[in-house]
Amino acid sequence: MSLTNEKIIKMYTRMVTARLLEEMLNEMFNEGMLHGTTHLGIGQEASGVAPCMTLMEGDKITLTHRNHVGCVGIGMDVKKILAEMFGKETGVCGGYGGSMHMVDYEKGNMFASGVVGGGLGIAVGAALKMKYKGEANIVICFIGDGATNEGMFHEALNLASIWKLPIVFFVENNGYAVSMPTYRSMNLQNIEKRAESYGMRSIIVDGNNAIDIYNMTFSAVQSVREGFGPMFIESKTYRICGHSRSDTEQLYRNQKEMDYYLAKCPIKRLEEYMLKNNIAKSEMLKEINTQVMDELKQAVLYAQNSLEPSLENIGKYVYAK
Ligand SMILES: Cc1ncc(C[n+]2csc(CCOP(=O)(O)OP(=O)(O)O)c2C)c(N)n1
Ligand SMILES: [Mg+2]
Repeated sequence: MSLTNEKIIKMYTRMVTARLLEEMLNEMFNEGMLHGTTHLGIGQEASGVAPCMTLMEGDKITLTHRNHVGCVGIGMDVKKILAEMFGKETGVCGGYGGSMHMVDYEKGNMFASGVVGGGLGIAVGAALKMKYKGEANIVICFIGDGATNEGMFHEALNLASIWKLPIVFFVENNGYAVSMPTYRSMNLQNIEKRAESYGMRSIIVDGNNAIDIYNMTFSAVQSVREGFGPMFIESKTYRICGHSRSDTEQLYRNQKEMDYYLAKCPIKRLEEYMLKNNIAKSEMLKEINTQVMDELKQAVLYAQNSLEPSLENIGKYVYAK
C-alpha cells in the first residue's frame, strides 16, 4: 500500500510514542523506579518504526536488545510494554522478559534478545517455513551494525540467499557497537557490501528519514514477497543516548558529533515534511503529542498497579510445553 496521509500520521504517532516512552523510561531509571539495564533507541525512531509500517497481517519481525522502538513500531500495547519493564505479570512476557526480551507473537514480533545477532537464525528459520508452506508472508530481521561481525550473520545471509527466502535484513547502523565505532570494527565504508558477497540485493537508506525508509523498504518487501529472494537494507542512523545504563557519560564521542545528529532528528524531520506537504497542521502535531503523553501516563499507572508474577509460576516458562 502506498504511503497515504493517514499512514504518515500513524507512523508519526508511533515514532512520538517511542520517543516519549523512552524518555520516560530514562527518567524512571534515574529515579530508581526501574532496575537493571536498558538500551534506548532515541534518535533511531525512523529506522525502528518505518519498516514495520510496510508489513501486512502474518508478517514477522525479529528485534534486538535495543527493541522498544520496534515494539511500538509493530503496534504493541504500551501498557504491556511498561508492565514488562516493571516486571509485572500483565507485561507482554508476563514480567519474565524485561527490557531486552519483549516479544509479542500476536503482533508479529517473534524475537528480541540480549544475544547480539541471536535473531538471525530464527528469522531465517521463520522465512524458510513461510516459503516451505507457500505462505505470502515475509520476515524483517532487524540487527545492529555490530551484529554483522557475528558468525551467524554470514551463515544466515548465505542460506537466505541460496534458498531465495522471503526475508529482509534491516541493519540499523547507528555508528557504534557499545563504544566501538563501526569504522574501527570493519574495513568497509558501507556494510551493504557484505550482502553483495552472498549475491544478495542491497540498498542504503538515510536512517533518519522516515519517508525514504518507508518507500524503500516497501519496494524491497514487495519484491521479496513476490519471490525474488532476500534483500539487505543498511539504514544509516545514530543513537543519541548511551549504549545502555553503564555509559551515560559517553566518553568515546564528542559533542560536535552528537550535535550534528541531533540536528537530523527523525521526528523533527518528519514534522517538517508533514507541515510542508499539508499533511498536518502544528496544532494537530501538538495534540498527538499530548494524547501520547496521556496514554503513557495511564500505562505507567497500569504497570505500577499490576501484580508481580506469582512464586508458583516461577518454573512455568523454563521448558516448552
Ligand atoms: C553474542 C554477544 N556478544 C557480545 C555481547 C555484548 N554486547 C551487547 S550489545 C553489543 C553491541 C551491539 O552493537 P550493535 O549490533 O551495533 O547494536 P547497537 O547496540 O548499536 O544497537 C555487544 C557487543 C552480547 N550481548 N552478545
Ligand atoms: Mg550499533
